[in-house]
Amino acid sequence: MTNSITAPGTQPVSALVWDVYCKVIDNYGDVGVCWRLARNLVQRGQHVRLFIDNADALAWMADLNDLAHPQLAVHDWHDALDTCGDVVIEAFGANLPESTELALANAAAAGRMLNWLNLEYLSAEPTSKDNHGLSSPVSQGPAGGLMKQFFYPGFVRGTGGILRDDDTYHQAMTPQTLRWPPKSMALFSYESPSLGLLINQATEMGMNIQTAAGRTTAHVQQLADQDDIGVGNIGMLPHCTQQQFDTWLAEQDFLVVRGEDSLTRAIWAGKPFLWHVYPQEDGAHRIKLNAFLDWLDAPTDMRNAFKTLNGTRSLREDTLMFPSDKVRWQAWTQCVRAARSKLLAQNDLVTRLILHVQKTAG
Ligand code: TRH
Repeated sequence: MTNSITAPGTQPVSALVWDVYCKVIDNYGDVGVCWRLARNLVQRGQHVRLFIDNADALAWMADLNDLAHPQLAVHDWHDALDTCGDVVIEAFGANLPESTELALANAAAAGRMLNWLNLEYLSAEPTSKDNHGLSSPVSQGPAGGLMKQFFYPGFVRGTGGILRDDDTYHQAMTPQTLRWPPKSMALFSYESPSLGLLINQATEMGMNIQTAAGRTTAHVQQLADQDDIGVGNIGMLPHCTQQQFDTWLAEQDFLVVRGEDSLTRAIWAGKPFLWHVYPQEDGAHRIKLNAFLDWLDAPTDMRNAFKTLNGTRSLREDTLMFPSDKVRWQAWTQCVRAARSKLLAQNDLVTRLILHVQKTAG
């Protein structure tokens, strides 16, 4: 570990203390994104204190070596510390504890340069770029009068970018020619009426399917109990660390991912995939999905499969849920690789965070 970090085209930044506040709403994405961010900052020589209100998932997601790292500490949400870090990241509008707001107010009164950032959800919608970096005055509470800024992850320049491991990893993982016909599928989705069709089509192709632990496995079990699918070719991946999860995705031929963090991993893996967007009652996921498909420049059959999985296109028995012939397979692969290349040509989320902090420090 070094004591300073260098973002491309910048001077080294001495090690800072980054406080990351994470509230678990549901699923694994809140903790997954915060944990990946924390690990990534530590890999770049930074000190991280992760404050979390429910650390249950870290018991399997966190590698023991990471947990024991001297520059990374996991705290209970309510742990009150005397001082706040140099950068305070409120993930997904978590609303900081009062004691932290007080520490921020004291630090500001003492003339300390602070960065208080609200890390938002990843989206390809234009609003991510429009709102990235906007300041918001805090109107009440102990930190009333201070400013926080919005940090919007995104797929284009002018947003906060997406999380990425170091380049060595990406060089090592550069996908070779993908095999045809595909043999394996990683399944990490929410419940969907189209899942039975997808599984049956994959089975007809002779593919082995592995489901991720949690609600995906429970749903697939339910489909099997209803005799909607056979189970001869389906196995389950037990809960595993984030590194093992990434490797698992990178090793399968076809991926079904969901939410936010595994979407980014599917792109980095450079494999044909389907994305199940986190469903929202107000239907906002439809807009999010369409914006992503536009950015991805997905071919029509790929768009249709994405929409069917997400329930924004009606389910028809003749819908192709994945690229079932070699020409389609190559088209989907090419599409994902082009997207991956677009992202690799830009800097990643942590680099953009560092640049942001550097800019504030003047
Ligand atoms: O679990 P998710 O559906 O999370 C979602 C989304 O983040 C969504 O945007 C958010 O609003 C909602 O949660 C509350 O999917 P996601 O984002 O892919 O996160 C999964 C994380 O869990 C990812 O970091 C990988 C990790 N994981 C493991 O490390 N090991 C495992 O065994 C499994 C199943 C997951």
